[in-house]
Parts: sequence; C-alpha cells; structure tokens
Amino acid sequence: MEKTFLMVKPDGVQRNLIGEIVSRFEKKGFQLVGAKLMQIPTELAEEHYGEHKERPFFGELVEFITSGPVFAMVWQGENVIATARHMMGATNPKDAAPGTIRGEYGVIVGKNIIHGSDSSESAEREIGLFFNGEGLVEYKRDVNNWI
Ligand code: ABT
Ligand code: MG
Repeated sequence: MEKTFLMVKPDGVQRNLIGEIVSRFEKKGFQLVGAKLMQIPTELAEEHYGEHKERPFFGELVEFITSGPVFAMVWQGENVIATARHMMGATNPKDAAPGTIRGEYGVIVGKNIIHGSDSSESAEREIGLFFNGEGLVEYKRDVNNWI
C-alpha cells in the first residue's frame, strides 16, 4: 500500500493545528501508521531539504524547521501521496485554494503549516530519514472495506 511522509511544521504545532490536520486525513479515509513529536536536528533538516541547498531561502528554511517541535507522520492509502498534496494546497498559501490546509490556515510561503512528500521517491527517502524503518505499525482496519 502506498505511503507518504507528512509533517506538521513548527508553525502548525505552535498554532494548535495538529488535531485539525490529523483529523482531515483520518476523515478522508487514510490510515495513520506512524507518528512522533520531535525537534529536528540541524543535520536532518539540511538533508531533508537538500534539494533546496543552493536556493537563497535555504538558511531561513532550516532555521524555521528546527525552531520548534514538528509532528512527523506516515500515512497509508491508495494514491495517498498525490491526494495529500491536493489536500495541503499550493506551496504558497496565497495561491492555495480555500478548503485546503494551507488555503485555510497559512499566510506566507515560509510558514506554510505542513509538509508532504511530492513523489514516491521523496516519500521513500523521507520516511527513511525520519523513521529509519522503526516506529511504523501495520494494522488491520475494518473501515478499509468501506473505502
Ligand atoms: P515542503 O512541503 O516544505 O517541501 O513544501 P512544498 O513541497 O510545497 O514546496 P517546496 B518548493 O519544496 O518548498 C520548500 C520550503 O521552502 C519554502 N520556500 C519555498 C520559501 O520559503 N520560499 C520560496 O520561494 C519557495 C519556493 C516553502 C517550503 N517550506 N516551508 N516552510
Ligand atoms: Mg517540497
């Protein structure tokens, strides 16, 4: 079953949005298979955002993502990678459609509430980085028969 890595960023945690965000993915029908509240070490942040190393905002991005606890999660379900990105909305909250997470709660691109893997390669890489094969739980859920 397809898996993705989602993370409530420090701004989302400080604004008490963990429950709201978890609730949206639960109600959609996806299955939570791993979660932890953690403070990201600088080295992990730099590796996670490695693709942006040469961008002018890289320093600020690493500083922001390590500035407070994040809620890291792995979610499972059919097409969960693309669907979660739709549910999150555009990267810049000013362009994110109403009804999406960033469209409802975000204001600026540098504090856009949530991260989600953008491809199956990223999902595999990010789940490996943050969970390292540990802490994931596979369990049967009766509701799966109805989705
Ligand atoms: P992430 O889920 O954080 O990876 O965001 P997303 O994949 O939607 O967008 P990308 B392009 O990966 O942005 C990564 C983070 O960089 C911030 N950013 C991006 C800026 O601050 N300025 C910019 O001009 C751009 C393009 C937004 C993302 N994170 N935060 N917070
Ligand atoms: Mg990204």
